[in-house]
Amino acid sequence: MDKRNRLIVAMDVTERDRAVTIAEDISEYVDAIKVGYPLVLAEGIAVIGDLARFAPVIADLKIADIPNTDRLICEQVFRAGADAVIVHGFTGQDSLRACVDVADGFGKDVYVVAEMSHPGGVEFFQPVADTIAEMALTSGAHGIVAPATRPERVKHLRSIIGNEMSIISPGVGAQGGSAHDVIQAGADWVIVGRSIYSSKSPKDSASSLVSEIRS
Ligand code: NUP
Repeated sequence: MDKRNRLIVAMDVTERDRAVTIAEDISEYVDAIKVGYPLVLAEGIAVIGDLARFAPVIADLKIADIPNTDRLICEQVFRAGADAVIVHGFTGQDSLRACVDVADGFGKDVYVVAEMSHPGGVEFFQPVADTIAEMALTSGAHGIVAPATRPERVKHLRSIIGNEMSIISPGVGAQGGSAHDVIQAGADWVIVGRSIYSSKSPKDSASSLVSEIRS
């Protein structure tokens, strides 16, 4: 994934045509498009291939099952054209390794959710975030997902994983986090959804986020 803009759009719209229009409009400002359940359930997995024409696609399915099922899911996602998947780590090392094995076979990446960005993320996730980040490191994952709503946690999680792995960070804008602060804290990319796709001009919003990140 290119690190030109350090911005990933979370494309949580539920119509393929709208997603394609926005992707085309903002492609010069984003390094990847994150696609999750809202769009995949609404339009089918082929939407991944449709969007991959504009930027690498990260499939945010937060995969969390037994190793065999995880393997089958990852195969579908990579065959559809995704460049990376987001998986949960709390299912354990064997499940995570199954995802990493499939990704390696396709030459693709795995990001592991270390700590979630919403307020409830402190209840169950935060106490185990360090362990999940360590496991992501030892399991050969490419990076972790860490909360832009808590830049101090991003800084802490960066100290655990070192500089070889990437941090992608959701929670900017609608959830209250600041792109500038979380990049400063050690995130490689920010993930932004509503502040881009719900704005009057997704292109202007993406452009001003990139300026903020560069500042
Ligand atoms: O901890 C997480 N927080 C989070 O918001 C992990 C995520 N994957 N996300 C996703 O990032 C969330 O599902 C949504 O797709 C995006 C944030 O969107 P928004 O709050 O900027 O609209």
